[in-house]
Amino acid sequence: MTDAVRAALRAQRIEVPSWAYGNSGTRFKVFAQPGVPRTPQEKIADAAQVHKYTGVAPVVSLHIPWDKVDDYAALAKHAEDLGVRIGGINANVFQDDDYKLGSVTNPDPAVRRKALDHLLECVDIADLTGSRDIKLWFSDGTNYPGQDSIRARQDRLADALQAVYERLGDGQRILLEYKLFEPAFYTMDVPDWGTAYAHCLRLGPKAQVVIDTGHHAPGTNIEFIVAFLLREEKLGAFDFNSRFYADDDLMVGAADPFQLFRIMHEIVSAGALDASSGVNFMLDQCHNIEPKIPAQIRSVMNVQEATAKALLVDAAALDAAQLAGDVLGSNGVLMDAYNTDVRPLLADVRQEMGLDPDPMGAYARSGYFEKIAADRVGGQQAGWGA
Ligand code: PSV
Ligand code: MN
Ligand code: MN
Repeated sequence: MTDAVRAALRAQRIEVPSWAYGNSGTRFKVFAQPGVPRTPQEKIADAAQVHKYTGVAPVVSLHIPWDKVDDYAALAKHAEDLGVRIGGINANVFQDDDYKLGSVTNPDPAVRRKALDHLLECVDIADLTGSRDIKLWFSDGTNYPGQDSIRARQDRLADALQAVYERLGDGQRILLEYKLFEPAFYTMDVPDWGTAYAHCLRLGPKAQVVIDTGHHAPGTNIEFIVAFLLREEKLGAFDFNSRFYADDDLMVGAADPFQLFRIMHEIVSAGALDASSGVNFMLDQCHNIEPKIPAQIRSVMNVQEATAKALLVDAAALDAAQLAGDVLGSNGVLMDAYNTDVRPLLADVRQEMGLDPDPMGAYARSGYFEKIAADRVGGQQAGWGA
């Protein structure tokens, strides 16, 4: 049992977002931090630090055009040289004046064409970086009743998705992300998992749903969505983060570690933790007031802790209690696992992997922050708010 748990923890893979390392903020203020990356190459270098101290985060997502470079094959090589690789390619059709009334669902065909061209460019980039995942999130929606036809917008969305789907290479897939509200407040064109699921179902097996944990109404039972989509083989990936109110993008497992455990329990019990399941575990976070690299390290550790607890659930005892209709017993099995302090186990696993048992301390002692703070003085940040 413990050997299997340790092996699963060693094999776990968590993808980090390039945009977590740049300056970010709210609409009120972006707080600049010392040492932030000036280029996509520097973002990847920072991401490589997270992997160096955790051993389970060897993949970095790109966001285009924030991470636009002339030579993507060279960027992929740069990542490899640093011991990591490029993961999902995130499209961005939400930061251009033309998209005021939507991107792929815009009533103007010329704007729709421009948006689709960008999505297809993202597939071209994925070809060059060797990426499997083309991640699509649309800010599209309306603010006022009657502003546009809800049904026509669904048709336009379906057409764009179909065009991207047909362009996918072997082994590539669309990951479609939903979001309840923001920036549109009356309707979002992909507001929930059901809408994303229905589009993916129509597209075919190379289209799956992304669950961003911050994109739901308060009180939504996210683990139910996880269980349902896994059963339908339509769960493609997570964008992990924490929320108190809406799309807060705080560190995963900070606001509600119990929810993260419940999600990981569904993953583990369905046998979907292993990379071969195809479920991608990504962080989608912004560190507005805390230092970014340690915040990513902490987030990876939070996912590891929730995972370790989920792996410690006594599946046989849970099964027996459930079949016996033992409500308190089955709940007790789950809570026993959740209430276990898994930090010593994870420290041990890190040592087995040749890592420092204390990733936060090891990074702090490394001097990397002092070095980037000195080296990157005067540079332009890359990404949000650039
Ligand atoms: C939108 O809120 C989102 O969650 C999407 O994943 C974007 O790509 C990401 O945030 C950008 O920060
Ligand atoms: Mn997201
Ligand atoms: Mn979001």
